[in-house]
Amino acid sequence: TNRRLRVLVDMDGVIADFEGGFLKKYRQRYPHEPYISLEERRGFWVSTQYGELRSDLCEKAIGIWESKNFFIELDPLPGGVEAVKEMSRMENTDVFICTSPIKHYTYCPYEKFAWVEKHLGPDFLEQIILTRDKTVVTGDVLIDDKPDIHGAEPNPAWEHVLFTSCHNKHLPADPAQRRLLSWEDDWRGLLQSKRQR
Ligand code: UMP
Repeated sequence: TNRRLRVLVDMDGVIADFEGGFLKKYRQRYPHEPYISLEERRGFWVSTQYGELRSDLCEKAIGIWESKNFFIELDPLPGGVEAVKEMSRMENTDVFICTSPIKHYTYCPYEKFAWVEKHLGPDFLEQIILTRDKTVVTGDVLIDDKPDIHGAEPNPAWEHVLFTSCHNKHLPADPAQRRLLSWEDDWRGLLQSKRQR
């Protein structure tokens, strides 16, 4: 039997600072337009909240992450790269970076690979899963900041552990959904709990 633990780790909002990178480049490009501070962020979709602020800001927001160098220049989130490297060195543990590219594919998929190579090393290029549907991927745990993850498979193999982000920290506690508050939280204990099954 396969006793190895398979951990799926999301990229944007979990190991790469999508929200911080977005806000920085949006404010550089549109210094006179209104913006939403990270404190004020609500809901997974940045574009939706900007569209609610003013309808034309939805497409201005989308244009930011569709631009060249947006994804490669994202800063790592504190402790994420170190945690992923440490879990990949653990016995009987396989770690995959499981991330959804945007549909505007000119830069994003390439830059996601380049980001992983830059921050996690070339060996980690073997561990990348780019998919728009994470429910068809099997694993023991998926660490992801998106509160609702749905797709073709109604009963995914993984337990979704919600990684806290500026957009989901105000959601009411869901007793059915475990959380990691940050990479300082007890991710080692989470992995251990998944092994004891
Ligand atoms: N994304 C959007 N619109 C938004 C916010 C994010 O398209 O308003 C993109 C960024 C990522 C993808 O490429 O969606 C989310 O991927 P995951 O974090 O679910 O892997």
